[in-house]
Amino acid sequence: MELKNKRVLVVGLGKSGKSAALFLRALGAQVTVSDSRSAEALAGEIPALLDAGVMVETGGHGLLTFRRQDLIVVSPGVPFDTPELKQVRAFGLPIIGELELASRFLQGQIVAITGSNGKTTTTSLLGKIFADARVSTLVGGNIGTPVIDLIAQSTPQTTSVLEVSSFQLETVVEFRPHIAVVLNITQDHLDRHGTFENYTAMKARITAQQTAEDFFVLNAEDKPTQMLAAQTKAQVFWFSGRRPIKQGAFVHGESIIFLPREGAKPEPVMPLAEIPLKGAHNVENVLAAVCAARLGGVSAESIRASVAGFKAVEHRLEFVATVRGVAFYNDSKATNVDATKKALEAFPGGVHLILGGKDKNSDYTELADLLRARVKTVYTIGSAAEKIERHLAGVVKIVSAGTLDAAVRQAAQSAVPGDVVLLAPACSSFDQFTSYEHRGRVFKELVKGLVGASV
Ligand code: UMA
Repeated sequence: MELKNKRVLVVGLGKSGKSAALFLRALGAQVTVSDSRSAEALAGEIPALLDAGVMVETGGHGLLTFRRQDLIVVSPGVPFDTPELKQVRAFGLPIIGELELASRFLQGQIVAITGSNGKTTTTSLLGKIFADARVSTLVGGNIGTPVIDLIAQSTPQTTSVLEVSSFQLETVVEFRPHIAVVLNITQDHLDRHGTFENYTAMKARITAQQTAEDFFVLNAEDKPTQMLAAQTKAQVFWFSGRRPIKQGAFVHGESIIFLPREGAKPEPVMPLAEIPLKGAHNVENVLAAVCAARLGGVSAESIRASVAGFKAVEHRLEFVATVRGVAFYNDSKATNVDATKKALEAFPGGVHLILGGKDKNSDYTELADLLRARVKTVYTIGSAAEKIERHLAGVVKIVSAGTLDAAVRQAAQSAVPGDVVLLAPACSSFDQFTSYEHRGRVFKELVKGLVGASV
């Protein structure tokens, strides 16, 4: 891809946009960045860009800025159908995302993981498995490091393990992972993609450019994921936490087994008891990682040792502390209803659940059965609180806490030894926090504050 002297507009000046702009500039492109935030809000970012010779537009996107370009690179958080992007699409200007741009320059093989839930855990685990097996490994994508930042370190021998979101897949064109994994597809991001069908179609793009030399690893127990098998040219491998499957990874008895092809000798990989993560959903994440790692040539023994030594990722059902007999768990990354269900399934009962934040057009009535069975009280926070209270009226005791601070204090007061206080909010964080990480860190600080306090 020749970019020297090309006029390129980067839309959005977050992590992806900043990396994309500096990378494009280093390749000799004439780069402009446009962001809807004010110059004051972006003050920390602008000097480095100006020093590198990047032009910066702040406080909104000018229609003219979008016209005078050869290429547009959009950040994942920028909706695909803003008026400006609609306009340039009508003119036929190429629009790609940071993932697409990066993958055209990244050397080596790509292993890409998507799904509504479990992406980050599976990506981190796979990264560890490859790295422990002495494969030259890079980890990035939606997990937090823009893929562009991996390019300089990549070689033809590198395996890049990438977490990819539906937002990133929306703007891929030639992106072709050698191994693609879809963990599950459940309701999420309907505020952005409109319908579940559109959201699923975005996820399906992970395999669109794969060929018969590539592998497509799918969850055999998740209907929308299963359906994707019909849309690929790659070799399909499955994983299942419930039953033996023809080709892939599954649970049999108390162990994980890998079957390299139909009729082959089953390879025992590891006992379930050695998985250090809580919850049935994490068994699925491990199965997906086992399958992808075996397809990537890592031995069963090496995988077993890596999985056994893996530590839970921050903000994903992360144990924080036990305070006066009450266990506190931080699952701030549970940003949709399905993730909250999975978190609840990890605890038999006695749960005080903190729910709320920014709503994503979600249906919280789906939580009702699990709430009745396992939850003592729900504490609502954030702008989604009123909707959640409406959806769950009569299902469970609800306390309108308003803020995370109040929710933690009130939950700590009502909980008795043996109970669990769980932050698994089923919403994004952007109404009261800058990110789910920020929300999770605040929760952990609040829990630490309880240790010395009399509640
Ligand atoms: N902006 C505009 N115009 C708009 C909308 C936004 O200019 O119409 C600007 C904002 O003012 C802001 C910038 O765009 O300055 C933000 O861009 P961004 O939201 O794409 O954020 P990045 O910092 O580039 O982070 C992105 C991913 N963010 C999103 O997809 C929302 C990060 O995933 C990812 O780690 C990072 O790229 C590196 O790849 C986060 C995320 O929330 C974790 N992902 C979603 C999720 O997991 O549910 C998909």
